[in-house]
Amino acid sequence: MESALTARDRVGVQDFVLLENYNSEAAFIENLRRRFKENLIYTYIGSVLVSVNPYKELEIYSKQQMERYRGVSFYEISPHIYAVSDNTYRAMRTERKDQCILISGESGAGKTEASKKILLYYAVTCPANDHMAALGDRLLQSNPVLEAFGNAKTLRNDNSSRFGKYMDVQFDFRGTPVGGHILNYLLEKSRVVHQNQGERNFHIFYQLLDGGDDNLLSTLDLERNPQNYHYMVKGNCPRVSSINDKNNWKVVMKALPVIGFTEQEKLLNIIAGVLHLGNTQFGEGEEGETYITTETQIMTLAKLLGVDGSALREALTHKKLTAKGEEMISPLNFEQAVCARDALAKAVYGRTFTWLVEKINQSLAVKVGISIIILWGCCCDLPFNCMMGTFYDSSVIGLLDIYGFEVLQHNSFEQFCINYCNEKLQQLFIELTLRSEQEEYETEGIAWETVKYFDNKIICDLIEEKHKGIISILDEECLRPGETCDVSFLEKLEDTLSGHPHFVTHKLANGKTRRVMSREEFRLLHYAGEVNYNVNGFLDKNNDLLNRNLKEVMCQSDNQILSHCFRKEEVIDQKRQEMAATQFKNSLMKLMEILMSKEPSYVRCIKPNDAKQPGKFDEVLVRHQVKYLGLMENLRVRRAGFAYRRRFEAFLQRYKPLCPETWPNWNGRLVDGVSLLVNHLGYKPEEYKLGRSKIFIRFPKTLFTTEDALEAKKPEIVIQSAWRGMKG
Ligand code: AD9
Ligand code: MG
Repeated sequence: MESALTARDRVGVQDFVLLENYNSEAAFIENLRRRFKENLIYTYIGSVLVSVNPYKELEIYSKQQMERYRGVSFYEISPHIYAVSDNTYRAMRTERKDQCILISGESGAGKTEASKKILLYYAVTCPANDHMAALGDRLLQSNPVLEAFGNAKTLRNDNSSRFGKYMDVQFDFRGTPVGGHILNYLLEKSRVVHQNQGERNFHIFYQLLDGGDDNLLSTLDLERNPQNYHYMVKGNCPRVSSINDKNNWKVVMKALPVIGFTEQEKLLNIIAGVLHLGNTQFGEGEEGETYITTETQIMTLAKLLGVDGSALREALTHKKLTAKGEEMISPLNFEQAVCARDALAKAVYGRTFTWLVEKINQSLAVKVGISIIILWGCCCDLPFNCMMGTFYDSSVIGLLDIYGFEVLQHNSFEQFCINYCNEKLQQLFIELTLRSEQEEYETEGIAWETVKYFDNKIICDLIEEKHKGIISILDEECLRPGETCDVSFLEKLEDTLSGHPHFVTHKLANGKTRRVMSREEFRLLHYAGEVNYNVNGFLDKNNDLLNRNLKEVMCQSDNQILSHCFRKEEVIDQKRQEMAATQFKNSLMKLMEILMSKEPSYVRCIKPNDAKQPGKFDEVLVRHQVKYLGLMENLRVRRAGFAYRRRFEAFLQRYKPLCPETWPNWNGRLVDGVSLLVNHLGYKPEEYKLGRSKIFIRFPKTLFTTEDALEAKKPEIVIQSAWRGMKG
């Protein structure tokens, strides 16, 4: 039989705190690599789960596997996303505190897959009756729909989420899931009209063309070949070997009714409408006026969008202005007409996506009526308000799956927002891990040693501070009357921010220019690395304006989805809405508040290679992620005081066979039992501390020795070993 030590050598340690050389990044990465080679993709840092994308299907997600993790402590069994799911669920039930699981990592690292596995775990293992089983189904079925409309093939990930998602799953007092709610963040709308080389538009367009039957396509006046649609050809990548659009279309069509959709036809009209909009072409007349050259097609488009054809034609080529209380119509030039068309496509798609999320939320909403009836049976002798109290005595587990840090060759407004979001999450991570660690030492009455870490607040401030931050400057530039443009925005940034340690442009302090940077770029030194942002398009994207007459046309639509998305009030009330970046900033602030009010668990996802290949472990790439995810700091914080901690009862339960006084049963105080046990094991005073409810062990070696002693007692004692768990 293989000894415990060899197993440890081969598969590494399942918790990084047990690494002998915990300060060494090389040792950290070597441990990840060893485990990855053995298909052990999960490893802990204390209670944080590190996950490496295997890029292949592993047989570790079956129902039997779920059963193995139910009610079992972290350390009793090999690391798994199910262990995090289960522990979070139990913490919610026993501590009656809302929880959240924050999943982070770069694009393609496995965040969305992890969040789906967590949801599946709850849907399968939580107690449910028929109604609640249907809810579990809806929770699961919302995924393919959201992915069809919100995900796309990018260079980094064939199924990249192009929106951020925070999902609350609500549980009643019995631990049954009773409802859910999704918050969505900043869909990358620009993808609707433009895709980089090798990338695609949102999946739904390809699914419709590939999967829709002939009748449907002819009703929508669509052809099967994506190459015929301007909005689908920019990336020159209509087919992707890893994606089966036809099958996915079937999955989505099946999922829509499960989540309560009755408006399929209207939804598909909109999707087809966007494609027809993209094929709307303009010509320039002799006097410079713009006209539509695709006349028959504009009528199809109008029919699909449920609007008046001539009004749409007029609104795509003219602009309505109000000057001194009078309305004026002014013709658009060619470029302006193209912009107006694309702005309409983005608005239609973006708002439909938000509507879709609202619809999903309606279908996931807690059904008060039904739940009360169920509760009535078990508490009918209680007064009504007390019963309602019982009903509302529910808890929540939130799942955050938000776009990862992105550095592309060409970074624009979208990457700026995505990376800002990652800065905020990093700040939360630092604050919560340090704070909770510190709190634990305090509550247990153990002295605490501080660990140095890089506080990225300075970068968050650089972006979000009022008046002086990049977002404020961008807003001001969008609102400033007169000739403003992306370059004037860059100049304003230079004036205000030059000298900031995390902000760089081509201008050097001595007035010379930095050759390696273009004059249209600014560079931010993010906590995760440097990113150059090209300012082209920043103002337009932040303004996110749609001409008023286009709004007027759309709010007259007899497609109910569109008339819901484009409200008449919006046209009447001409108050300026918040700009895109500020809206995003405010929604992030709210998200931070939500997350701060919950007990967090972390899943840190790592991408092993850029080729999306199984078995390939690119050390340079992994090292970079280990660095920017702050994993070494995380480990040091965890190790600063004590490498390991365990509640008295768990420690006693596991190791009591090693001490005659505690075996087979200890009936005294837990702390006394633990004390006897460690004395018997010969722990030296500097090796451990007893807190109020937990034992803290300073060195991993101490625990290894104890584990080995336990292993040696087998098969005398049948007890599941951590090492066996590790191999499983
Ligand atoms: V992005 O920021 O949305 O672009 P994610 O969400 O981090 O990104 P995703 O979960 O979509 O990445 O994973 C990318 C691909 O890796 C998936 O489509 C799977 O093919 C593959 N993957 C990820 N996790 C697993 C896993 N646990 N098992 C098998 C996986 N394959
Ligand atoms: Mg994703």
